[in-house]
Amino acid sequence: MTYKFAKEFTEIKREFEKAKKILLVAHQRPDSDTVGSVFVLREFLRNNFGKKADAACPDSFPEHLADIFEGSEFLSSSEIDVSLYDLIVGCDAVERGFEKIVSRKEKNQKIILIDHHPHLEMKKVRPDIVVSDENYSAVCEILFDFFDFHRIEITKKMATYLLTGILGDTGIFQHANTTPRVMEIAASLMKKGAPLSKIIQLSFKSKKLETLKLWGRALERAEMNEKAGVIMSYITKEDLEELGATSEDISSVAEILNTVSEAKFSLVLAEREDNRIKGSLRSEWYKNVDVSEIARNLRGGGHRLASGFEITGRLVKKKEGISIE
Ligand SMILES: [Mn+2]
Repeated sequence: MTYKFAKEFTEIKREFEKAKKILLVAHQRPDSDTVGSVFVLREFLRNNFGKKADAACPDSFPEHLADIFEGSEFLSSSEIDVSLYDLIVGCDAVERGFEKIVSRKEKNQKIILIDHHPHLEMKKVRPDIVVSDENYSAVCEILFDFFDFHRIEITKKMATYLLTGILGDTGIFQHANTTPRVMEIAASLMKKGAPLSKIIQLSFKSKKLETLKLWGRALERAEMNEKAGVIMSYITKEDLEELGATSEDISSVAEILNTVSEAKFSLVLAEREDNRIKGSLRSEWYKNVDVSEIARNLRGGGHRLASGFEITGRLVKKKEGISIE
């Protein structure tokens, strides 16, 4: 097998060997892929290289992944002194919060970014090594290649973390990014002991009652705009407060709406703290829409079939529907 990133993989391993203290950074509102990639690297660096490696994130560890990642926690942004680390690795959607944690690079610091989102751009920090390719389904898939390239033994725990990331970003092998290679990797991770059905059950299928109630509200409100081909809904801050739900509970609504066959794509607007509104866009490959274009026009980003953006404002209910003010 040939590896597109053979050069980078070699350089990254060299940096891992040289570094004394390594900081691994996950993105805001962490998902399975960013969590899987950060913790598989932490596991590998601690066990194989005996390194001091810490995981950090602007947000706290996602509750629904707690059983898979047994007791793993993130250092919060306020607890860490970034200058103490000589190597910093950003994993997945690095534009989402990486520069909040790493606002500038120290003299003797190296920065590595591993990502699979298109149009990767850092404004403040200049990375030393970048591995970024949107043809990969997940950063966990890239890391599988990294371990494979270096013939590094993948333990059962590492296999479990990697498979969790891949399952997350492929929507349990349902999205268009599920390639034959993804299935081969998944099979290989299962052979190493990753418990496929247990991961699916624990991290994707078990839902809280509040989550279902929140979905109920959003689905009830869904409206189809035939002209634009979009199916839309929204969630307010009051919904979250009344139902005791969190913004983590919102993420699947756009996907469910997108199953309506007449819709070319779905859009869900959800109010967040600080007068912000988050928009989630979803489509399917056969619908021939690139939702990342819409997201980019609103200074957001993401993939062709799954993107998001954030705008300032509040959702206001009016007779003719919802509007942003
Ligand atoms: Mn990802």
